[in-house]
Amino acid sequence: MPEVRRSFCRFCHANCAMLVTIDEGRVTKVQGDPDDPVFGGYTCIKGRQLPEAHHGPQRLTVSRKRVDGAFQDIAMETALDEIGARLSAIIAEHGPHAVAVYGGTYAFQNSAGVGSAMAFAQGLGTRNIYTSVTLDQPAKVYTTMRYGNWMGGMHTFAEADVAFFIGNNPIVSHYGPPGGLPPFSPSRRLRDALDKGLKLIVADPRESDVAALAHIHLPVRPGEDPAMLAGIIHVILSEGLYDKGFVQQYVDGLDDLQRAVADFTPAVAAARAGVDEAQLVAAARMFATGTKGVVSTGTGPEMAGQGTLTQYLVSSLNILCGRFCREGEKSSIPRVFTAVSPRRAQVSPPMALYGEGFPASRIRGLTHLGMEMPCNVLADEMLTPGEGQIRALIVIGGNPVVAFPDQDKMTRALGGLDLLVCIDVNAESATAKRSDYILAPTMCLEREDISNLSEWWYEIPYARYTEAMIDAPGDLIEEWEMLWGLAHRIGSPIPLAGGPCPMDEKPSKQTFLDLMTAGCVVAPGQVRADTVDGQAVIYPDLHPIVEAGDPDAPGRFDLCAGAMPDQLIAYATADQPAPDFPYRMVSRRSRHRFNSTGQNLPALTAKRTTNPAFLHPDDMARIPCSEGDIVRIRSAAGEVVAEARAATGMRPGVVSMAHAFGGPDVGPDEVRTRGNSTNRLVSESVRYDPITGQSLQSAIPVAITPA
Ligand SMILES: Nc1nc2c(c(=O)[nH]1)N[C@H]1C(S)=C(S)[C@@H](COP(=O)(O)OP(=O)(O)OC[C@H]3O[C@@H](n4cnc5c(=O)[nH]c(N)nc54)[C@H](O)[C@@H]3O)O[C@H]1N2
Ligand SMILES: Nc1nc2c(c(=O)[nH]1)N[C@H]1C(S)=C(S)[C@@H](COP(=O)(O)OP(=O)(O)OC[C@H]3O[C@@H](n4cnc5c(=O)[nH]c(N)nc54)[C@H](O)[C@@H]3O)O[C@H]1N2
Ligand code: SF4
Ligand SMILES: [Mo]
Repeated sequence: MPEVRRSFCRFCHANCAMLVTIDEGRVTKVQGDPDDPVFGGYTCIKGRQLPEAHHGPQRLTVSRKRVDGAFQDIAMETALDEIGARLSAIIAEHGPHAVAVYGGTYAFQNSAGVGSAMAFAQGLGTRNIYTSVTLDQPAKVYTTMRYGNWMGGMHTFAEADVAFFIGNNPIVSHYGPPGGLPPFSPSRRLRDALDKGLKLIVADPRESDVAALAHIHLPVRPGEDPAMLAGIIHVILSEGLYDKGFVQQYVDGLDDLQRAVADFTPAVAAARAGVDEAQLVAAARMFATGTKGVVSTGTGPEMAGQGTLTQYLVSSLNILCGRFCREGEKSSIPRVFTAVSPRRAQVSPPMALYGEGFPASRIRGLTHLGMEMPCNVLADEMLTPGEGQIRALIVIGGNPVVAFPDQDKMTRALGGLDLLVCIDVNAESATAKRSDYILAPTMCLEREDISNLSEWWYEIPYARYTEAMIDAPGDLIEEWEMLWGLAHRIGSPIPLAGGPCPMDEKPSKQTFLDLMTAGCVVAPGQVRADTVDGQAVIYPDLHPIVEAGDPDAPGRFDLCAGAMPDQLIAYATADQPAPDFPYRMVSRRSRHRFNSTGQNLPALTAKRTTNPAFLHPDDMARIPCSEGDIVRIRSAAGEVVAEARAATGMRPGVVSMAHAFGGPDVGPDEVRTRGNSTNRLVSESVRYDPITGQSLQSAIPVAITPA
């Protein structure tokens, strides 16, 4: 008899609540759980592929080892013995920095994944720990700490009467940063909020799904968000529309910001940003005259070359308008599995997050950003000989060949390693098929997990614990168990928040999670005990109320930190793009993929196999090309070919493509069946953010010709 049990999806970070049908040890169906108070029955097409992802023929169920250029099956314990011995030898000869760990997207889908990766690297003593965060939105991490952080939290979307999205498209991505649209049935939620009077402003060079619903859509020229934001701040300051009481009490550096935006009059700002002047002024007034709601950004502007400057101006806008939870209000940072400081009506003091005192790379003067090395330097740290050269890389649920800048260089760097290990469900991934060992992981419905990695979206103290729904169909291992198994063999510790992980005998996942999250509000073990029928546990009594600020330690935001006002002035006078490359390539998400995941799931590939280049019809006439033609797209760093598709909502002069398709071996005849990654157009050494190392992965100057 089929049985239906509650769990949650971990295909993506949204963790939608699901009802899972199990028949004879197999998952036969998943559907949204209509009783869940947050998700209310929502799922997307990717999540609905979980049965196929778990049981389809494409799934790796036995680990593989490369022998003389061909793969052979290998038992997990044997593979771990061999890898452990090779790592020990590399460390003995070259020291711990010779071993690197990269936690990709799927290190963030297992509740113990990224925490164990950080702790494993720390235990080994290597500075070379990388995660996809520094390919994604590192400026947010940096900015929050650098200018000061409001300890009560920002306004939530639920209470907002105005929202301003810059370069994110949460209806497709299910990615809504703090204050932005949460990923719970995002389209319906946004429409409901608009029906109730929400004012929506969207800045995006194309008419994205959210832009199509906006009151004001600013089709900003790619990479010129700083001009648009400086113009908006100019209007708000000159019209006195900011929260003067808040600014007086909590903000330093207003004069410097005012000086930096002085030249960005609406006319100058609108011309540089390529938007209508009246629309820019209207957006400034609409945002500032709202009472609650924040500006939030996604990957677009972070990747477009001015990530930290853009994020600084975004923070400034929220700070000027005082869009924070005040004393006596419910805090927007409820949290259950995360240790948090007290929620107070107060600015926490700015904190350094990179630079002096942090482990430094040998490359480009970049350093750790908080806990991790910037992905910008990974390929060069593998390729550059000398003390500290990376000789072994462990990739956890990531795909550097298609996701990192400069595909040729990354491919070369991986090829030169002494040891490349991937833990990946897809042995055909562009990176896994280049590795020495591909370890076969358990998939989400075969694991117990908690919702620690998604809880920053929740507007209430909502927690999930799920049991494994089915047994693992093969010789499989979890990502954290692989790391534990290697550390055990190497003889290195795994330091966790609650103390050292037991290393003689592998602890249960429960024990591991309790140690990893020690100091959090409710321990995973307790949430597990509180869980009934697999449902979410909500702790309304634990929703913190913002306390009064500490009068003895009154922090202030520093709008001058990092000399950002001067950087804005430098940006104002910087050179404009080279005429050789008249188009700008912008990033986007594909609805039927999760980065490179999904390329082998039939219901997703039935929707589309290629990675089209979306273009304005006028540009297609100019190139010239027609719908479905193959075009050649060239940047200063490289070239891709792609299938042209007309999209009327595109800003002219802009081409929009996803990344993470294809691989270095995709020839011209395979473009339609596999697609290409825009990372063939990206270089991490030509244009990158000097703080975070983020490369120009959007707003890339390109030329387009018929192929
Ligand atoms: N279906 C699906 N969902 C995903 C993913 C996926 O691959 N597929 N990937 C996941 C990941 S890893 C992440 S990090 C999140 C990202 O989530 P989002 O940041 O919401 O990603 P996108 O949907 O690509 O939205 C970025 C938008 O920025 C715009 N843009 C590009 N350049 C610029 C610019 O210079 N300025 C401005 N203002 N806008 C610009 C693009 O046109 C695009 O609409 O999505 C996650 N969700
Ligand atoms: N040009 C350009 N480059 C970009 C971006 C962009 O917009 N433009 N976006 C950037 C962003 S935001 C990100 S996050 C990175 C993504 O960078 P990565 O995380 O390195 O790339 P993914 O393609 O997400 O790799 C995920 C891998 O996990 C595997 N996998 C799938 N399911 C499982 C599982 O259950 N367990 C395990 N162990 N593995 C699994 C997949 O087969 C795949 O190989 O790319 C970045 N690169
Ligand atoms: S949005 Fe993400 S978590 Fe929700 S069903 Fe889709 S893939 Fe799963
Ligand atoms: Mo990402």
